[in-house]
Amino acid sequence: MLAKQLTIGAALLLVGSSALPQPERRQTTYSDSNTTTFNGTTYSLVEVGARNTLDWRMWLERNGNPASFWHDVPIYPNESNSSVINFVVEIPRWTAGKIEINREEPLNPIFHDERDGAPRFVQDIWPHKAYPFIYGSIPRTWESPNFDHDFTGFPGDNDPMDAFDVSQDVGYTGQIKQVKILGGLAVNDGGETDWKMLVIGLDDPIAPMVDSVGDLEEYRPGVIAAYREWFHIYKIARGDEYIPIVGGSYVNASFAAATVNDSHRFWQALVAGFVDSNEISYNQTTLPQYNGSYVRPSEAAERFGIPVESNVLPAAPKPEEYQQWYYINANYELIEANTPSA
Ligand SMILES: *[C@@H]1O[C@H](CO)[C@@H](O)[C@H](O)[C@H]1NC(C)=O
Ligand SMILES: *[C@@H]1O[C@H](CO)[C@@H](O)[C@H](O)[C@H]1NC(C)=O
Ligand SMILES: *[C@@H]1O[C@H](CO)[C@@H](O)[C@H](O)[C@H]1NC(C)=O
Ligand SMILES: *[C@@H]1O[C@H](CO)[C@@H](O)[C@H](O)[C@H]1NC(C)=O
Ligand SMILES: *[C@@H]1O[C@H](CO)[C@@H](O)[C@H](O)[C@H]1NC(C)=O
Ligand SMILES: *[C@@H]1O[C@H](CO)[C@@H](O)[C@H](O)[C@H]1NC(C)=O
Ligand SMILES: *[C@@H]1O[C@H](CO)[C@@H](O)[C@H](O)[C@H]1NC(C)=O
Ligand SMILES: CC(=O)N[C@H]1CO[C@H](CO)[C@@H](O)[C@@H]1O
Repeated sequence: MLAKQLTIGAALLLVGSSALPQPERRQTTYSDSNTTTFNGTTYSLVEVGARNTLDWRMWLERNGNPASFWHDVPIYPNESNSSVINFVVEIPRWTAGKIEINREEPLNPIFHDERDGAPRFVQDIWPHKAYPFIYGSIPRTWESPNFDHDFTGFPGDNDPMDAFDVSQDVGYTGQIKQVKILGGLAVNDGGETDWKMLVIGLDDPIAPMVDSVGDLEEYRPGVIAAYREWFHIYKIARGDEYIPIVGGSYVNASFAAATVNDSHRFWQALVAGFVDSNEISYNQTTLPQYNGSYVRPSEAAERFGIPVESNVLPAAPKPEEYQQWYYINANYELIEANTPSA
């Protein structure tokens, strides 16, 4: 239905400046690289605004119509195999912006999270550069805040379940990829259950040999310890405490996969309208049987005022305080002498 062209800022500037001498006209489109097709469904992205600003948004389109990253992408590429899931990339490896699926806006675009009125970033905590893995969410899952969860004893954080991907590639925001579950960390973030599932892309070179946390240790020694450490310490630089993990370390792959499946069932109750939705927008374009949340795909753009063309502006710079290293001592305290602007 829609001609898809994700046009970058530089190309837009050229379009608007016909009076100036025109360099070789080179319109950059992402339509090939950022369009994925699986199981007969084509997913593409519409991006509007400047990265690193609060106004920036990225929407998902399915077969040319708006769809929700959270509620419309299937969780399982194959319903008979609970260890392989679809994964929505929010934060590419080694980038610092806290980019995530928006809970409250219709069809849940990806946006830049806010902290103290400004776009939120994570600090580089030596030796970890920003987010040291590909970070994102598992579609059609929900960390329900409506009850205390069995394993952790805490309510969920009201988001889709998070995953971190150890693949060799860096990923890109809005990417949907198929990954295998290897384990998970039951992070207790301020009294909320906030699972971080350890996954690897099926197309990673070692994926066929790796089914568990232990297998990963064999091929990428040190990685699992470094990533666990990162979840403990990543908020210390901003003044928060050490973050505990329920059980102390990784749960195994089968327990992690069963936990993902549980959270898929919590999500089903959400979109069916059976439970308190906690202000989540759970409009969706896939399941007409849930008539309290279903919107016809062809009507979604108009109904919710979602743009159908990309309009990407040049990215805002990352603030200076995030362009330096932060150091944590053995007592998990920030060494302030290294951080003049902190
Ligand atoms: C794959 O496509 C078929 C036919 O459209 C559909 O019935 C099935 O649910 C799809 N599977 C997934 C995992 O999306
Ligand atoms: C789905 O997974 C099951 C169990 O591994 C397998 O037997 C089946 O062939 C898979 N289906 C597809 C379409 O890959
Ligand atoms: C699920 O898929 C993965 C990746 O293809 C494979 O390694 C695993 O054996 C499959 N599991 C089952 C139960 O078929
Ligand atoms: C998820 O759990 C339900 C209920 O136990 C089960 O019926 C279903 O097969 C599981 N799904 C997968 C993909 O394993
Ligand atoms: C995985 O962990 C669960 C919970 O600790 C345990 O009951 C189960 O036996 C473990 N499975 C394997 C294959 O180690
Ligand atoms: C769907 O979106 C509309 C418009 O934002 C909102 O009023 C409504 O509550 C949403 N419905 C659900 C089920 O999230
Ligand atoms: C939604 O579905 C329920 C159950 O099928 C039905 O009773 C109800 O009338 C429907 N509501 C609307 C607005 O179509
Ligand atoms: C694989 C690929 O080319 N990904 C591109 C997708 O689009 C983003 C911008 O939205 C680019 O940064 C990626 O390189």
